[in-house]
Order: sequence, then structure tokens, then C-alpha cells
Amino acid sequence: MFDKILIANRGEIALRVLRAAKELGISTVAVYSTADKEAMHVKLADESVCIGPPPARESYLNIPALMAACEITGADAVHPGYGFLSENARFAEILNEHNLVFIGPKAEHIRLMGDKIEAKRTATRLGIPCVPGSEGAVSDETEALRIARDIGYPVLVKAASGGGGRGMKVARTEADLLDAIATARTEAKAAFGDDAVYLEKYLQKPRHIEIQVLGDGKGRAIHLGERDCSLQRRHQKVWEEGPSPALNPHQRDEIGGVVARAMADLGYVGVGTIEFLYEDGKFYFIEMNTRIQVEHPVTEMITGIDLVNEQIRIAAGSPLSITQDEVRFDGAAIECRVNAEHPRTFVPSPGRLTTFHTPGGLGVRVDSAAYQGYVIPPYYDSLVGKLIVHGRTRTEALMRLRRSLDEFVVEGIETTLPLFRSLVRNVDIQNGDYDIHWLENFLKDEPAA
Ligand code: MV4
Repeated sequence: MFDKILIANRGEIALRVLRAAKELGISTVAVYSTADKEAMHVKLADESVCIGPPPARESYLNIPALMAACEITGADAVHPGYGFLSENARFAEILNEHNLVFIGPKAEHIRLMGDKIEAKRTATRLGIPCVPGSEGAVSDETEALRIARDIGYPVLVKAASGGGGRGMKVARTEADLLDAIATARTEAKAAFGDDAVYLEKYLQKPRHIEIQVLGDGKGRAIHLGERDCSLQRRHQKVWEEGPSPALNPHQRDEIGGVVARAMADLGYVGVGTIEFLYEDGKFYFIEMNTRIQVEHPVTEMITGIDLVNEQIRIAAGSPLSITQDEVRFDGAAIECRVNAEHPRTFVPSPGRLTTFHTPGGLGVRVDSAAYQGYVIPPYYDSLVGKLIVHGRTRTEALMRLRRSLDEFVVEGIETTLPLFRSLVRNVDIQNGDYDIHWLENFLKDEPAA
């Protein structure tokens, strides 16, 4: 096992990793930008190193500064958290070249899944169902028109280097296709420096359902069920829950089994998420995330498995702590992302937390690195914390969420708490009756809360 882990992140995820490391008896190194001098992860770590000025480019994304911090402190492994360098294959390679362990998958698998076309090709080869579409990038216009006619309209043009919804264009009819391709190419070139695009059948009202997997890199892999992340705004997840209100245990076992076998065949190491669109009872692979995700506590609450503990132990060469047969799905969990943003305009609202009172009690978890008096800096994402509730049934989880939201008091900044207070009282939400477009429609239609 490692003696010392360097945590190459900030905020609630840095704290989450720190907690897992402490429970494993591993000492911790925090790194921080000058904007994060007063941050909780710095206060709680055994050691800390300042790695640069506030802009992420010069601190949390600064590989030479992180390598120096490893050298100075004698850390033997690095946990990247999510965002920042968590899906940077080159960073994983550089660490390995210096005999340091990147707590995550092989660089080769990070790179593979970062290329959306290669990811889809791999998924297909491994028996994972994909959205019907072009086999790889489309070269010329004649080919595109032929493939689109084959798929049937509407067709979605996607950037090969995309993700997070950037560089996507819908072509409703053949008349729109060439325009959609040209626009998608221009946007992709500007955003990613790569104008390669591919085509998919456009699914009009799917849910976004993702499967959590764990692999040991030695041919064993298990799935830990799904999270329904359909409630998003501008490709930012807002509310995630598990199990999905749309799935039954048989459907879960079936898709979970397919995904676990695929990851075992791939020799995947660590935690991963396979993202699907789900429509009319069928799953369609879209992307794979090769990192721990913001919403991982939903899975932890329903399985009782500590995903960050698994990540660290797997990276140290230990086997998975459980077999598929030992995984039990218990009850329902819901996560709300409490952001420092106006609840209707989503304009960022950094500043001092003059009051910060978090809810508690049975089945309530708050993952946050904030504290009363803390000043949320304007340089990074606006996540103040995550409220996660668990109940024996979804109904119980909803009642617990309503109660917890009423206990949660944040003053001094605007937060998205009022949005969640209206969502938890909404009949469609209560019935689990929503798709990927539901939230944006709700925000458009509903008079401001
Ligand atoms: C799609 C789609 C419909 N059909 N692909 C958006 C981000 C990227 N991860 C994939 N995305 C989509 N891909 C096909 N073939 C609709 C979306 C999409 C979406 C997906 C998940 C969650 C929210 C979304 C919001 C808009 C569009």
C-alpha cells in the first residue's frame, strides 16, 4: 500500500479523497493555489504545498509544479479527483515515467475513451450497444448524405474530440445536413483543434443513464448499478439519482452484466462510468468517463461500497474488495449539486458564507469543503457542496430530501437550494417522469421561484 498520496485537486473532492486515504492509514499531501490558502483540504491534510497563482492553468493544471510537489514531499501516488488532470493521459504517463502511481486507469484507456470515435468503435467490439451511426468520421458530403439516409432523420452531427455537448448539431431533414456538418466542423476546429465529425441517429427524448464499473486490470470487473443523470442544464448535471426510476432489476442486471464483461475484456483498471442514452427500453452507449465522478456518492449510498477506497487499493495492486454476487442494491439515493449560483439565472455568486448550516440525521450526507466564514473564490467551478440522501424507497428518499433542504441554511451568497426545494415538490419529479430535456423546459415555463 502507498505511504503518502498527493491530492491534485481542491474543494469537496480533495476532502473526499483525503478521508479515504486517512481510513487506509495513508498520509496526505494537499496542493493549493494562492486563492485556496484558507481551504479546508489544506487545513486537514498532513502536509501542503502551494503550486501557483489562482488560474488553474498555472496551478491545478501545472504538471511541472505538481511533479515538484511530489518530489519535495516524497509522495508515492497521485489522486487526480475529477476535472483538472483526471483524464489527461499524458499526466498519467509522466507520473509513471517518474515511478509514481496515477490513481486511475491506464494512460492507454484514458486516451482511447477521450476519442469519441475510438471509444464507440471499442464499445461496439466489446458488445456494448451503441447509437446507430457512421462507422467512424465522415469524410465527404456524398458519403454523409448516404449514411444519414441509411440511419434515418433526424441525425446528430458530433465532434470526434467533443464531449459535454460541444460541437453537436441536429439535422432534422436532408436539407439541413450539409449545413449542420459545416457548422459542427467549424465549432469543433475552434474548440478542439480537430474538425473530425461523425453521425448518429438523433434520439429525441432519452434519459441519461450511466453505469458505474470497477475493474482490477487483471480480467475482473463488476458493475455497481446505474445513476439517472437526466436532470441537466447546459450539459451540467443538477440532480442525480439511483436506481433510475425507469429501470427494473432485470434491466439493471442485463446492461450491468454487458458492461462488466466488456470492462473485464478490456483489462480496465479502477473506477469508470459508461454513459448511455436510454429510450423506449433500449440502451445506447455514448461515452465513457475514466475518472471518479461528482455523483459517485449516489452509488456509494445504495451499495455501501467506498469507491475512492476501491480506487486507491486497486491502484496499489489489490484485488476488488467484493464480487458481483456480493453487491447488494439497497433503497434509493438522490444527490443535489448545491452551487454558488443564482437559482434561476445560474449567474455565479462567489463570496463569503456568513451562515453555513448543513442538514444531518439518518440517511443524510453532505460532501462539502465549505465552512461558515469561508470565502468561495471566483476562479473555479461553483460547487459549494453536494447533498445526498438515502431512503429505503424512493418515496422515503424524497421526503428526506425535502426535510434536508429545509434544514440547509446558506447566507452571504446565492445558491441553487431554492431550485431543489421546488424540484422536490414537483409532480413529474416525484413520479420519476422526466427525460434529458425536462429541466430546461421546466426553467423556461415555470415562473421564477
Ligand atoms: C445525443 C443526444 C441525442 N441523440 N446523441 C449531449 C452531451 C453528450 N455527452 C451527448 N449528448 C447527447 N447526445 C444522440 N445520438 C442528446 C444528447 C444530449 C444530452 C445527453 C445527456 C444529457 C443531457 C443532454 C442534453 C442535450 C443533448
